[in-house]
Amino acid sequence: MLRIAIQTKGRLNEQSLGLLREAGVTIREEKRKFLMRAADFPVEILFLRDDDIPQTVSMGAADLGIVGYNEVAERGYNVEILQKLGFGGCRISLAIPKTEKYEGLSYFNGKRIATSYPNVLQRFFDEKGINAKIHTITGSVEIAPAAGLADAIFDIVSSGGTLISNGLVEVEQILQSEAVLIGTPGLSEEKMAVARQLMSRFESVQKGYGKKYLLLNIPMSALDEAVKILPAMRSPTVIPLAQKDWCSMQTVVDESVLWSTIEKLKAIGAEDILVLALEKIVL
Ligand code: PRT
Ligand code: ZN
Repeated sequence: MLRIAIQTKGRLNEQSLGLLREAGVTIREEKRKFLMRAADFPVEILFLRDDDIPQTVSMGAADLGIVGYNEVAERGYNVEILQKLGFGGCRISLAIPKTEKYEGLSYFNGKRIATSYPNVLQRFFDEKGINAKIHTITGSVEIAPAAGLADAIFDIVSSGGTLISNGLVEVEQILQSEAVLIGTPGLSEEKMAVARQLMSRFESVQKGYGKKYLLLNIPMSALDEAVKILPAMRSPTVIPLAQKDWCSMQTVVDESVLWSTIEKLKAIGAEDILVLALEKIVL
């Protein structure tokens, strides 16, 4: 039985469970326990604090884990990064009070920097030859400069709102992070086979992120032009309609170009345009 560790609660919990659910691995939420067997796949789910996931996987107490890459990079345990999961995106950045003048990395020489990621920061400073005093604190790092505990911070940023509301400005982005699937090095072939099956399901779910299914009717005379407008995995599906000289088209469109695509299609005579949610793309 393959054991996969995920965050008990917090930012990655819901999306980790959601990804597993979409991949056909479900648990009975109403009776949440520390360790739960999935109903429909040979996997059990172990709920942990994210800080403990890399070590648990490196020891083999869980075979797989879903955790932010930032935690893997900080803790330095021996785990294999098997797959990027496309959610939980953030960066770890250096930020200073907005009243300060910043002219490059040498600014940090001799400065006190508060962070929960001392190892990532120390490695970066060693590489760049910067000599700073790193203060490790857990939680509320962003208040350290105003409280007089530090001159700068090195912390997770996603929208940047927390920095702004604390009078700080991001000056260097050091590490890009997202949720990753990690594995114990040297998993048995039997466990690896289940892990590969899971990874291929995750990939199908991920391919569907940000995609929509588009259906529309169009006059036959505009078909060639519509094919040029529509992106498609192979080429769009075209089905004749009972109404003479009209056909129906179906394809998958990236959400980022959905509206511009619809507008171009309408301009060449498309009608009855339907946009449907897309769950998975299995290739
Ligand atoms: O209880 P447990 O130890 O399991 O959880 P935790 O409190 O340590 O972590 P949690 O749930 O806050 O975050 C889990 C993971 O989510 C992190 O390790 C990152 O990989 C990822 N992640 C993505 C983030 C953010 N975005 C994020 N914005 N983790 C934290 N933040 C915090 C950040 O620390 C800062 O305080 O949000 C604030 C900044 O957000 P913006 O949007 O204002 O820039
Ligand atoms: Zn944590």
